Amino acid sequence: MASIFVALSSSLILLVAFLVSAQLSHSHPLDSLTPDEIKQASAIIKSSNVLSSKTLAFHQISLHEPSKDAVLSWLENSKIEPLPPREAFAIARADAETHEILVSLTNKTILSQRIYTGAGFPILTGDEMKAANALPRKHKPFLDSIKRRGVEIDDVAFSTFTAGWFGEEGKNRRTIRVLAFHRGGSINIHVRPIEGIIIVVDLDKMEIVHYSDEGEVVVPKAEGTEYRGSRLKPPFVASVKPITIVQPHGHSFRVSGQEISWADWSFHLRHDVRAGIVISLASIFDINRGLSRRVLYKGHLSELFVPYMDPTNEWYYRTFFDAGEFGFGLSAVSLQRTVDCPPNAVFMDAYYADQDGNPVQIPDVLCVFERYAGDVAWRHTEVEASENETYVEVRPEVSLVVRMITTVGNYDNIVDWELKRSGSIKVQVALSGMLEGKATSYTHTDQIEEDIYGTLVAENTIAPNHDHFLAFYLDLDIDGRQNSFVKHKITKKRTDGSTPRKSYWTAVKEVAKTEMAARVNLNQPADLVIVNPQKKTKVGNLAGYRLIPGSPASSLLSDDDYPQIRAAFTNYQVWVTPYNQSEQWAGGLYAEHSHGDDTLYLWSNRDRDIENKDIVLWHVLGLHHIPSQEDYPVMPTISVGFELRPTNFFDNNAILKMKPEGPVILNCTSITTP
Ligand SMILES: *[C@@H]1O[C@H](CO)[C@@H](O)[C@H](O)[C@H]1NC(C)=O
Ligand SMILES: *[C@@H]1O[C@H](CO)[C@@H](O)[C@H](O)[C@H]1NC(C)=O
Ligand SMILES: *[C@@H]1O[C@H](CO)[C@@H](O)[C@H](O)[C@H]1NC(C)=O
Ligand SMILES: [Cu+2]
Repeated sequence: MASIFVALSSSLILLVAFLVSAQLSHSHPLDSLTPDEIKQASAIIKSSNVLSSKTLAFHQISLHEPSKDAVLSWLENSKIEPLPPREAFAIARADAETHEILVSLTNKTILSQRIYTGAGFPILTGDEMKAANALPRKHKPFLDSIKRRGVEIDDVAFSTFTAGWFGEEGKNRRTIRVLAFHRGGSINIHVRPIEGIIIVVDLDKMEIVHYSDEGEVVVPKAEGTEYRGSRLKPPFVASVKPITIVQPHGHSFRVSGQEISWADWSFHLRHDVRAGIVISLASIFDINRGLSRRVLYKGHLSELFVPYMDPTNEWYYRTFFDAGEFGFGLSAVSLQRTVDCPPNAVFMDAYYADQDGNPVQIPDVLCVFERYAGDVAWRHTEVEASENETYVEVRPEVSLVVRMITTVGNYDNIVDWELKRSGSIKVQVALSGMLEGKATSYTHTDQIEEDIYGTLVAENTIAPNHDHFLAFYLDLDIDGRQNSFVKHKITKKRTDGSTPRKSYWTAVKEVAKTEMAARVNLNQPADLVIVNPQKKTKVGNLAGYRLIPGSPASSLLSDDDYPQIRAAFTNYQVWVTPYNQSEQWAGGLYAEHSHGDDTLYLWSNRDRDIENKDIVLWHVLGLHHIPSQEDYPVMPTISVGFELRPTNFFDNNAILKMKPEGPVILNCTSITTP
């Protein structure tokens, strides 16, 4: 009896211990820091004597990922090993210096701490941008300037603009420009700048260090800038009848902690303050082989570069790094249910650390949903197989989408990661929001004889030309870590004349041995494939995934121009580097005021071996934006994107055996044409 009691009670204790640990600990090594972990990390740092300065401000506290080895070994042991130690990486400013601190959350200690002495500064905090914006309100010369312009201070809004770097030597001051906008009569401030005023704020001193009024420029009128539905007056454009999106049996994906599985896919999802959506460990089940195969170890946005093409004194510095300067994830907004994401979406929150190291929630920052838009996954109508019969097979296209929206100042970026049942991963970024307007005295194009560096979109309003370059980090692990990058160059050939044909094209295969050979300008047609040289299909082709590039925009800035040096990752649209945990941010870890000494271009200049190695694919896409009147006063979405598509990865069409009935419920009224 006694021994049974002992056995029972110890298993009870075990069970209780298990439940407690299941509640307190993480289910996955790549899970985001919890609010408690953010608090713990900042408390450990604050209580250490190295960083007890009164000016201590946190710019970032986020998960320090365990090494790839540790994560993969944890996975391969069926997730039964204890989790690798939890660590937080913090970047803080204290006494005008940048500190990098690595904290062990497992042991509650500081593992390492160093002062960063190189060029560039961390992501700006929301608190300091707010504080900088408040300064001109109490600055007498500014109040005089707007008085002269006949603008009331209560009608002025402020916005912070990063100042870039233009060759200044030595250690930069952490300065930022503050711009004033007229909000009287409309909230569309971006097209109503109060120009001619230059305000520079030193963020460490939090004071105005330069003020000048270069003279009055007309402020564009409020008329025509309104976009709020509640304020717009009839007539309205034609309306359409309601459309419903219903999944009567619920959705088909499963969310377990931050792991998601859907159809044959499984992956881990995280929100990162800098990158936004981070998709890790994406694998797809192969029915022919009866096993799950890894495709992507990790993928996310690495940098977003937006240089304006107006070189004049008031505009030249506008060369923004939205991820590295403002935090693409930090600037993410709460999604509006049923409109930002469809009614069948599931939402997730995220947390970031504020300047004091306290966790702040961004509710509903990510959404996950199944998309069916009436599209076709594959089909065929066969009329020739039989004399009297026609065969038709069609499968509907249903995919899974993970979405986030980031609003950095005037622009809204809607980022979708879409997984298709065929094995494709599609990434799309849709841009919307406001143009950044420049005030002008012109009211009609007939008056203009000079280069205005943009388009006159309304009376007194120029929208300057600019680019949007998006760099994506894609650590593909095609069926294992050792991969190669293969270019199949589409090459024109002449025939030997033995048939009437004179020419054809063929794919000439070239394996990139080093980083230099993997830099690609997408002006020659080629299939760009990441393959696993160890894994072959039944008929002997190498298992691979190819990049179907998006709008391949190249930078037109000169190589010696400062913004181009800082954003040298835009020199090519495709790059491949050997995996290195510290090479993640294409424009450098410290992008704000950076000097371009930590970019993808410089890493790749080392020309390391990349053949049959653990490699990372980088894709830079984007668009040159010549604004048009339809982009004003708010721009309808315009999209750029790319696809990673299985290429001899499967032995045949991965969705051949998709059941014919499909998920579509047919109870709609059909339209009959008269
Ligand atoms: C935690 O501390 C113990 C004892 O000092 C040490 O053995 C262990 O390696 C540490 N673990 C981590 C994750 O630092
Ligand atoms: C097709 O239809 C014609 C006319 O009804 C018939 O003569 C013929 O045998 C059919 N062919 C086949 C293959 O069934
Ligand atoms: C990893 O990247 C960092 C930053 O570029 C570099 O200093 C380091 O040498 C790299 N390590 C290897 C093994 O290439
Ligand atoms: Cu644009």
